Amino acid sequence: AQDCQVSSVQVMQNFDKTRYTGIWYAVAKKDPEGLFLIDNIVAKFTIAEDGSMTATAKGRVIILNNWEMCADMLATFEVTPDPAKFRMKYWGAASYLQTGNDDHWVIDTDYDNYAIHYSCRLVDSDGTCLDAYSFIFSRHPTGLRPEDQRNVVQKKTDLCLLGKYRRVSHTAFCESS
Ligand code: AZE
Repeated sequence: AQDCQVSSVQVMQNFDKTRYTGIWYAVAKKDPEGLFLIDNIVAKFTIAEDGSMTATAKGRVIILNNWEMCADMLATFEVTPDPAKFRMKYWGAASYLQTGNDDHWVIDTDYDNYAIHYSCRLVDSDGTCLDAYSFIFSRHPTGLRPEDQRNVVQKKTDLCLLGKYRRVSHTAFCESS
């Protein structure tokens, strides 16, 4: 769908959360308004014994004007009638980090190489998104495979976010914490 309606965003069919577990490296992102993860963003998804999905994420942030640090984040996911659409409650390991409750939609993934995530924080009165963020994840810290790039460009276009992403660099900033 390219009508930019949040309600018509196509998500991953028959999403399998078990195959989604493990480490994902953010290779590109579209930022929301306000404070956000800058780079060195790595997420790790786990399925708990009760079947629920949880995740941890790290990433470089700058808080309180000029304090650069590695944000250590935790998340739990609430299921919805669509298996690819979750509500994500998240918080920082340290209290001065961000807490929130966002949509967490898996738009597309092959589980082994790439995943496209989307979250709209604010839907406008015309049904389009006023404040979205999105991650392109890869299983490979080096980036996307060339054969996955065409598909990723198509999905960015479908989300009406083409041209709004920035590359996420990985410099080992969060590796010691
Ligand atoms: C996500 C992957 C799954 C787990 C989490 C994610 C999002 C984390 C943030 C963190 C923001 C932190 C800030 C700190 C000052 C989607 C990457 C938790 C949005 C801004």
